[in-house]
Amino acid sequence: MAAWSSKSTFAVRLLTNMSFSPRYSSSYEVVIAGGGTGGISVGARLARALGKDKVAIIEPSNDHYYQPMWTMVGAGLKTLSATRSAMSDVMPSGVKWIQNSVGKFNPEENTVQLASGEEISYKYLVVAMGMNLHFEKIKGLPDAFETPGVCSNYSPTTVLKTLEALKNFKEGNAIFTFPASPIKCPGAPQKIMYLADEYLSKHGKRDKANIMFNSAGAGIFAVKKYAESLTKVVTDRNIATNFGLNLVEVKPDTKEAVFAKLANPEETETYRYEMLHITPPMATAEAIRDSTLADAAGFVDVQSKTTQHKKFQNVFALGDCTNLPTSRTAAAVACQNKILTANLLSHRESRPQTMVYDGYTSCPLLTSSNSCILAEFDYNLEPLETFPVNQGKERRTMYSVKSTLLPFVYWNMLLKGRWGGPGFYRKLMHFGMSK
Ligand code: FAD
Ligand code: UQ1
Repeated sequence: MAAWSSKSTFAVRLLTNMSFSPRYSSSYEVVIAGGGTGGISVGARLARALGKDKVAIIEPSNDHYYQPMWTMVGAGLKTLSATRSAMSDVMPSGVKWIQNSVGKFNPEENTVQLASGEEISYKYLVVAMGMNLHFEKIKGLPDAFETPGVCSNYSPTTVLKTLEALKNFKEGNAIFTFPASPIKCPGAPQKIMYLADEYLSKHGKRDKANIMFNSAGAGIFAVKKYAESLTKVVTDRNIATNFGLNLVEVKPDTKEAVFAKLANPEETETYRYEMLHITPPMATAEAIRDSTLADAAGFVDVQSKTTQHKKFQNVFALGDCTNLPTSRTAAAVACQNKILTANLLSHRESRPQTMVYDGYTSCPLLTSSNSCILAEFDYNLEPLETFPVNQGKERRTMYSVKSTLLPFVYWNMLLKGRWGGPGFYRKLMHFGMSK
């Protein structure tokens, strides 16, 4: 009897282990993949709504950066340390931080696999993994960063080289590139060019510099109103623009940059450089690209109005890793985080998703250390300006917005889940007449 009993207990245990015990090591109401701008802001909102330990953020990094300020760091207007915070300090209270990377998404099973092999299950998944930089796709990089003049504001490891290149500039071409892939903050590659122009003027070196924007794009900016303003800026400042050119190789020994002509990629143009500011090709993480969450281009495939995944109803996504058809910026994430959270909670409570994203995005185009064109627009590339002035003009006030107000809003409001973009203020300042 005793033997039978212990045998049957063993059999029950075996069965339980085989069929019923979960394979995953932990389970959450919501798992957020990525603790950057989007992940932290959504995490803060969801933890407030759902309570303690319901939400987990999977994020490998020890540091969180305010990337929009790297433009100013590159020009010596802010320090790199002012853009950094310990990840533990921005992690919302009540959220479980899983310090690891997502290795694989299994949306059919409502699980993600970590790089460490562990599996985490969820009821809802939010993907906010941004975009990765691919300097290695340009021949000669990243090694050429060890040589004079080669720099990039796009990474915390290369942004200080921009200031170094400006300080050491003697004579020759200062080239600013824009790649042939979608990128985050498409205005940033030219903002640093205007700050470099000012820096070289102030230091008496501008007449020795030939500044050029060599871009794989077709024009200076996608929105007509701001494109007109920027065309005037480049013309007035004697900056050359060469469109349809994609940087493919850096040759530090001869200080040459090789560009493929997009109209005929077999053909190249080579320029000597004294300074070469590189905006690298970018792409989503492999875990996204290899999953059924991705569209053909490798971006998380979401509904443009709600941020809900097109195929998996319990998956939402925001920010640079999505195919939301707008410019990828923190300003866009500011609107998306509020809309995503409201729609996810509505779906969870079987209510209709009523919050609609209009594609709001913004690009504070610094044109000097005291002027800025504050571009704001929607999915239709129509201006959607917050302030009751013409933001297409270079303005000192907009410089203060960029350098002082926005960092405050980012650290103290957006990351705390208390900033959903400037829509309310836009309506207020336009006496309720704006969209
Ligand atoms: P991110 O903030 O980049 O966060 C992604 C997170 O995912 C990171 O923390 C990363 O570590 C994590 N991650 C990656 N892979 C994995 C993985 N496998 N598993 C788990 N986690 C992972 N925006 C503006 O609004 N205005 C500006 O003026 C502006 N200027 C910019 C200038 C520069 C030079 C740069 C680089 C960016 C600028 N931006 C600007 C863009 C802005 O920073 C981004 O659009 C914004 O941070 C996007 O947020 P995100 O959450 O989508 O991605
Ligand atoms: C914004 O809300 C935001 O997030 C904090 C940014 O990221 C840094 C921006 O660059 C911009 C422009 C906005 C929009 C806010 C205002 C006040 C225009």
